[in-house]
Amino acid sequence: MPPVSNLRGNMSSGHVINLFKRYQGNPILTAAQWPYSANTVFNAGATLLDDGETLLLVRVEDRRGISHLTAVRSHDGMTGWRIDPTPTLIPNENPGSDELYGIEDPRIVYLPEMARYSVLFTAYSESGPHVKLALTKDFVHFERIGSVLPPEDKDASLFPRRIGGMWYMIHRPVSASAGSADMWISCSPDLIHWGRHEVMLPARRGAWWDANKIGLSPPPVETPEGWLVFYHGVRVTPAGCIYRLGVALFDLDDPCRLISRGSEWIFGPEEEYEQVGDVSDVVFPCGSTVGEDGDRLRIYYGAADSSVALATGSIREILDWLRDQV
Ligand code: BMA
Repeated sequence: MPPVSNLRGNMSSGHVINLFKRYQGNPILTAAQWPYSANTVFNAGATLLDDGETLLLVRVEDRRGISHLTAVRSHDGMTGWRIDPTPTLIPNENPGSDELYGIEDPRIVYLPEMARYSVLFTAYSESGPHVKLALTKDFVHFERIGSVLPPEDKDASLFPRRIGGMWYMIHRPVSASAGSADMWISCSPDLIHWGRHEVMLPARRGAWWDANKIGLSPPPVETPEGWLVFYHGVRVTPAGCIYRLGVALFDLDDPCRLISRGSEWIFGPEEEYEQVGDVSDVVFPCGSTVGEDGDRLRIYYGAADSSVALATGSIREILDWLRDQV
């Protein structure tokens, strides 16, 4: 008998899809490495800088429960992480602030037209979580554009360029009456005024792994066959929630048009650092990078809301798999 903790989700027989390989040095970042007091570090946005370095903007939850974001950098994206000695982007905790309870889960996208990185993050206000936008050139100075979507909404990212003259944003509003939380897409002429809202990808229903609640994971990845959109699906069980990763492909010229959606999840909590933590059974990627070959995809994910981990896949293999899913 294998140990109980290895029973679920670890049936790596030939029939189970295996599109991502965990980095052997996982987890790559924990609170124990932090240069100042922190409860946990997880859910990091990711990007490649001009000089080829990997930058992660890590969600750091302090020992009050309030989160801020801290930049870490590495030459190879795997080792030698240099952590900013103090918090990089902190919430405004003044009375009445719309960030009163912290800022969380950033998604980073470089916008060549603006010559800036966009950072969409969840700001936790007294009215609930909402989506805020900041722009930066260097991850030292940030221009806060402000709240772009009211509560309750989170898990948002821009696309890296205009499509048909408009900016597009994926996000995940929640409505108490719907009983489900789907992914929506909206567009804007100026990154500030957003409209033409529509459902991009609905949560499935019933017993599905992605029933009732889904949300964007890393920002959309542009491929010759379409936008690869990774998303987390939440399965509610009597023992608690399980957060897993799925993928879908959308039309390059019309990102509202679904081309293909995987039926099975492609990555889920299997290792102890994913199954046990402040929130157990969670893999929650917020960032990815693509190698110079245009194929090697690294996803950086929060594990059990307690650490940052890394897994690597191949865009070509994911597209091949999706082609058979229609
Ligand atoms: C989601 C988000 C994430 C978190 C996850 C699991 O709703 O709030 O920040 O990692 O739950 O707790």
